[in-house]
Amino acid sequence: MPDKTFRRHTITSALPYANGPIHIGHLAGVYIPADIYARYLRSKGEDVIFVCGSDEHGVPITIRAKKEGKSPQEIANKYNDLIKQAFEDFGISFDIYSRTSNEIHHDTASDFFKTLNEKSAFKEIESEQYYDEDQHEFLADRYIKGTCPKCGYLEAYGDQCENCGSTLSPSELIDPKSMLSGSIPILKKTKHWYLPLNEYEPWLRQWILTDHQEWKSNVYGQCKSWIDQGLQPRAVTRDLDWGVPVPVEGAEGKVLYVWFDAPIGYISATKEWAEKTGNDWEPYWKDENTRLLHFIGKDNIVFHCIIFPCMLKSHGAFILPENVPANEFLNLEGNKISTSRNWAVWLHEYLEDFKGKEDVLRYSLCANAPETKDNDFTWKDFQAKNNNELVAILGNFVNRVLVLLNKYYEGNIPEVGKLHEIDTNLLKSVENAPKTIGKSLDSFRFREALSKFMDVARAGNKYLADTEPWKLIKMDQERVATIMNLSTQIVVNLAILAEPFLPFTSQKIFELLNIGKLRWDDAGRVDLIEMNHSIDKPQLLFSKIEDSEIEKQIEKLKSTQAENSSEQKDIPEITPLKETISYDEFMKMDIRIGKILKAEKVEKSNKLLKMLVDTCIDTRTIVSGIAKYFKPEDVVGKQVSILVNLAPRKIMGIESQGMILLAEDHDGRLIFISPEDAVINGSTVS
Ligand code: B3M
Ligand code: ZN
Repeated sequence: MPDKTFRRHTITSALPYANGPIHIGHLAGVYIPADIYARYLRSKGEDVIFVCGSDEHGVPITIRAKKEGKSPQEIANKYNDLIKQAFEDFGISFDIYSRTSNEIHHDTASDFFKTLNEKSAFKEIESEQYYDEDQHEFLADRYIKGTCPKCGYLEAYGDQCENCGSTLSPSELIDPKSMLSGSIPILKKTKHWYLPLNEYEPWLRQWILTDHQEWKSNVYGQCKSWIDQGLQPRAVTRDLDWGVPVPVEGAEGKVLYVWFDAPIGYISATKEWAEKTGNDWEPYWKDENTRLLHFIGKDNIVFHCIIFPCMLKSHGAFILPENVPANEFLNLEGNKISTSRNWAVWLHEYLEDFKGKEDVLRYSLCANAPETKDNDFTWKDFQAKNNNELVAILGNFVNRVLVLLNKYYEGNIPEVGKLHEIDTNLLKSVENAPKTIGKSLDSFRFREALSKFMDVARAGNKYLADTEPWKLIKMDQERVATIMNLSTQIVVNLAILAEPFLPFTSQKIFELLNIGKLRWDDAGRVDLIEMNHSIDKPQLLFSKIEDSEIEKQIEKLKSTQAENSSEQKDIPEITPLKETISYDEFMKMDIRIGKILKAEKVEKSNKLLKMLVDTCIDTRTIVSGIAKYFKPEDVVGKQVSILVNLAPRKIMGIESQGMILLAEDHDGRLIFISPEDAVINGSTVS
């Protein structure tokens, strides 16, 4: 729980691009945690708004529009409606689901830009960009294709080669062609407005690295590495005709960069909510007593922890995020989820195939959430979570209580008698539940919170198993009456505590008990349902999911995979395993930690960096082909892993003594293999 008490909470969740449906990765990463937390705070009687909406600008939408021969707005309309409906059907309880094509957003984003511009917050920089003379428009990186300078692939994009995965810039492409007209683009001068992030470094070091050390380690770590690598000025305008027009003189044909306008969408959505509900929006964005929380996936951390806060700071009228509990990624059956390769479980399709099982997916995705590291969704595990936990633990307990109440008391709650030790132990475990579950929720540990919730149901099952009312009923009705009264109190507590996680189930239990919805602060008590209150006829909360249903889903994925491979889509090949080596062969390699002392580009090569490295054994020169990925100043001071007993070899006339180890991912991104914490140079790696 934050150490400060807040008067109200503004909860935002990433605005999904309106160029595709919502899938389980979005839900596990962003929307289920955000919804759990918003529901929990509301149940505690807190003043909460939970905002979201469609992110309708940006190049991805214009690309899909061109591909489908539609306007960007038509694409955005289609997916906005699909996404909004799916969220509603899934119980994601936004107070508003807005969209960035709304006038209120254009006005809000324009005013925001104008305020920063009037404060001279931007640098206006002129640069050369590719321009299509046939189409009379500048080309976004994705609209340029050419030969990859690294692997010779003929269809590389201006920002990335999908064959070797390298990150590129348009000027590197050989024989660039415009994807709009096929013509050869020319380089033309164009001016853009840049936010000089580098100037905010001292403040960011204080605000994040000093004042927010409580942020999740995956978030804090990414912010730290972005800041340590040195922040660069960031263009906040684009030569595009789709988006929020740049509202200043001399910016005709330019729009706000989608990542500049999109986070402002949270503010516009709040304004729209306020207009619709007759509330005042300003306290939710301007009052220091408001806690602003951004729920996002890890690929949005820099935008929500660095860029948007710099914008808010520069503007001066707004509060800053108190926390950004970003999740990592969810994979599907061992592969990255991919919209373009249709490798996903789409929410709207799930709701079609598993009617009435919204909470089963909510449960499964929360229990397996990628909270601190990427995780994997498998249909087998989904089935197990339903059958072995929801059916066998939660559903089983509630159903047994309701059936026995009907069987022994015609559904009327019996009177509680003298308590035995086993009764008081049970009541103690329930009494603490709201606090212990709340503690996990306030630390954004949703998996842990859900598990603690299920412990209450486990305690209920154990209580019935230990007291065996079905045996006692013949000889001690008074005792059974107490057992059944207390068990019913547990069921009521489960209904309250379930609401953030399993809202549909919570509602069903309240209906079966024939009582109105209760709130979080009522939980922990065991006098929530009165003697002689009559409940409804029992119904099963969950039903088993059969193998056949799961096999159908797995078959669906296999056919997608077959389709992908037949179209030779860009499924990145996993680098094949090399031949097996013996332990002794491995031990011949001497890998040490060293520090890069100096670095410079090698003359006449745009790939090579020459570095001076301190290995503690000596200082030596090592040449690496990483100049495309790292500037010399980026690597100086880094501790890296070095193969020090590699035979020296001449590279472009320079003797290179050893090899610096780097990891290369599917996208060709290179990452140093560095120790997690600082170690002395010369430390051996084994
Ligand atoms: N539209 C979605 C994404 O990167 C992006 C989030 C905007 S939140 C302001 O997945
Ligand atoms: Zn390539």
